[in-house]
Amino acid sequence: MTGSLSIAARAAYILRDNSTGVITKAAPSLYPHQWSWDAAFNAIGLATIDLPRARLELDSLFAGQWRNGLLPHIVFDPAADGYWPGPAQWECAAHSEEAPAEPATSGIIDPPVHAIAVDRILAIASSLGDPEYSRTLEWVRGIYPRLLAWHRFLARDRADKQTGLMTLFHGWESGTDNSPRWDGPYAGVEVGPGLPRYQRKDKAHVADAAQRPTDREYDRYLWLIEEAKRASYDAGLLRQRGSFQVGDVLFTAIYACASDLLASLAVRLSEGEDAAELKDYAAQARAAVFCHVDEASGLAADVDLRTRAWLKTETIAGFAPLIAGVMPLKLRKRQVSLLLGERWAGHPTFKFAVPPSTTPYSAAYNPACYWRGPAWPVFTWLLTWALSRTGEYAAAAALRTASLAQLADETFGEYYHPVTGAPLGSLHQSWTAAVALDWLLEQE
Ligand code: 2M8
Repeated sequence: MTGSLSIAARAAYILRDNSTGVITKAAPSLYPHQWSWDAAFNAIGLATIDLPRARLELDSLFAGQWRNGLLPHIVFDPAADGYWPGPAQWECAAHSEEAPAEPATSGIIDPPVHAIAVDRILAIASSLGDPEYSRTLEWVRGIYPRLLAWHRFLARDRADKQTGLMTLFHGWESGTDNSPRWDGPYAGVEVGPGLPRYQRKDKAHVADAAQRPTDREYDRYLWLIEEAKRASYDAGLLRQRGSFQVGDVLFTAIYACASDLLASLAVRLSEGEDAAELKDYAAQARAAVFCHVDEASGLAADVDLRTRAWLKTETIAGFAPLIAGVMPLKLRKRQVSLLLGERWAGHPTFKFAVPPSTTPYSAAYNPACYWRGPAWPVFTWLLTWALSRTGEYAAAAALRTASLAQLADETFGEYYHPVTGAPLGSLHQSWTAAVALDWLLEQE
């Protein structure tokens, strides 16, 4: 088998192997449940090999949606064990009338990449023609109101009135859990005496526990769950009492481009009024991202909403403007050259020219630890997707080629050491396999 064919075959095999038939586990042992943004990326990969399965992935995820539109960051598989904190820690239905009794879910959210997945699935179906296209369009009609409810929930409950940025009450909601972007806000989180005793399970699933967040970080993660429970998972109450409240530029940028895509779907489904509302959400979110670009670094900065301080640590989230979509040409060119330059993908010590999660120029850079330095293929995919969308084809192709070269070892690591190129965290991570499949389709 040639290189690309072999990577594709192996990636498809991993997605099949990680599937319960209804959901795709984010990873075989470290993450044996369905994560929200993982499911969207997994659906994108599945669409290249099995459209019905791709549609089912999102249907299963949305089965966990709350009555108020909240799409939880985890939908738990009742048959799976080995992940902690599980349903017994979240107890969502006991604390909030908005949560479904079944399936059990978490009570926080993930970045809203779902409309990107629906758009990709529809594009692939359209390239195949009928009957797949008609079937998929019918499916889009069914899932569209749920997506709309999700985007309305975010606009209503999470858009910060002052900055326009989306508010997060837990670092996990950013998807970049222990990124140094959150070190400042976490330093202000006081773990209360009511924190239940607990035993972590994640460290047993990786080769070296140093690749995972620290126990001190986990105390804070758990404490924030306690806070959310005590506030009945209600955003209004968390705004009054939450000890972690940040405006996330990356989440906001994803919301902007996803709202644009959803607006286009609304037009296609003849839901004109919704389209105007969604375009408005997109425009407001995009403006908020552009307003938070730090002139000195050229990167977007998150905001600690409790102190109103800009958080200027140089992490990959700083490229949020590229993801937000339509942007001033000067800013786009500056961000593209920064991304490919030696502060990021082009750092001279790197084995593959892909961006790390934190630049080596930052004091917080740790190349072997989770979101503090390693390169994440799924994030590189998000950037290549965004770059292609804004016409930066050469930059997108360069990152895609480098990332595929990194994935040629066929371990499909969760993240990679930028200097040695070694896979880290979980192996056979579903979203890594999924984005490889999409890249290979693009390359054809
Ligand atoms: C990681 O997060 C979970 C908590 O949600 C964990 O460490 O237990 C993050 O990388 C997150 O972005 C991802 O969605 C999840 C599953 O892959 O794992």
